[in-house]
Amino acid sequence: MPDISSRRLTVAAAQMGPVARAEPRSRVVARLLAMMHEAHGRGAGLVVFPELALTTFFPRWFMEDGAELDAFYEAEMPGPGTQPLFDTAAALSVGFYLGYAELIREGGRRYNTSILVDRQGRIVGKYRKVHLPGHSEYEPARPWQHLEKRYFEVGDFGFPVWRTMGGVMGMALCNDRRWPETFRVMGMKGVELVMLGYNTPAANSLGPEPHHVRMLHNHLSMQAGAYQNGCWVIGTAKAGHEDGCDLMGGSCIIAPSGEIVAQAHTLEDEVVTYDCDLEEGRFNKQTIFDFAAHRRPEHYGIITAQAGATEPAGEDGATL
Ligand code: CDT
Repeated sequence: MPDISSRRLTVAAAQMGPVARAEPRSRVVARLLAMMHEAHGRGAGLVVFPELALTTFFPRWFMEDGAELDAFYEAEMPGPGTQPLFDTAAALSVGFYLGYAELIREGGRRYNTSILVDRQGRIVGKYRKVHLPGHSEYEPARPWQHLEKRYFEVGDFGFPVWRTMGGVMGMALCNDRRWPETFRVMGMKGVELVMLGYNTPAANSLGPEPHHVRMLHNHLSMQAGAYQNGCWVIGTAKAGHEDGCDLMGGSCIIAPSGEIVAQAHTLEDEVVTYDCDLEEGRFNKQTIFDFAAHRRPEHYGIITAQAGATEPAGEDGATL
């Protein structure tokens, strides 16, 4: 019989409305602190903020290297501007996930990064985004740019998980949610809760795609990741009309069943909470998704052997 004892953690998705390019870090951090307090008031022990939460989504503009670009990155974490987040986390005993642009001055390395901070205000985990969407050069046909491939390197940590705050925790960032490998690699490490911040334009810059379909893809990918790996997923957006570009909202908390159990309904700063039982994924993990019993890795080699798809060549019926 599966173990059905419970292990509870109230979590919060702290969605942000837009962050203007001119908005100082101090104001952004004040907004994050206000939401941390609100989440704490509702009993949350863990707050999930968006991807690149401290700034506007700057990859929508082409910039040469230099001070203008560097201003969007954090060379220290915590730094003087972000220290209040850590102090308040410790004072309230609330952990948090925060996405930001990381600059390592020595060597000039840049990553799209998230950290996991525990209830004592200590960084216990760091993740660097693996699936960087977009392009690296200016593309005049696009109404706005998506230059993540220019401004960040591919993350070099893979998909670690951490045993902290009473559970097995994992992190991902935005476009990672569209790739099942993201969740499965963490699922193979027994992940119980995945945190994921996102900045997703409400429209497709390359062609028509209805907003409701884009929202379907947003939720579909995270719901599948939750269900197929028996874990909770907290997806937190930066939303609304940001510097001329509409970002989708739809921040949500997803149960290991794949159901959305709480969802934001604005495009502004908004906290949604849910009292999660971290044991809830165990039934899935011990039955339909008992990996050890049912996975067939001997047939999955192509997934790690190559990135692109190869179609069969030659006659009908030919196999690769
Ligand atoms: N931030 C991020 O990863 N956004 C992407 C949009 C891709 S459009 C080139 C996403 O997958 O939501």
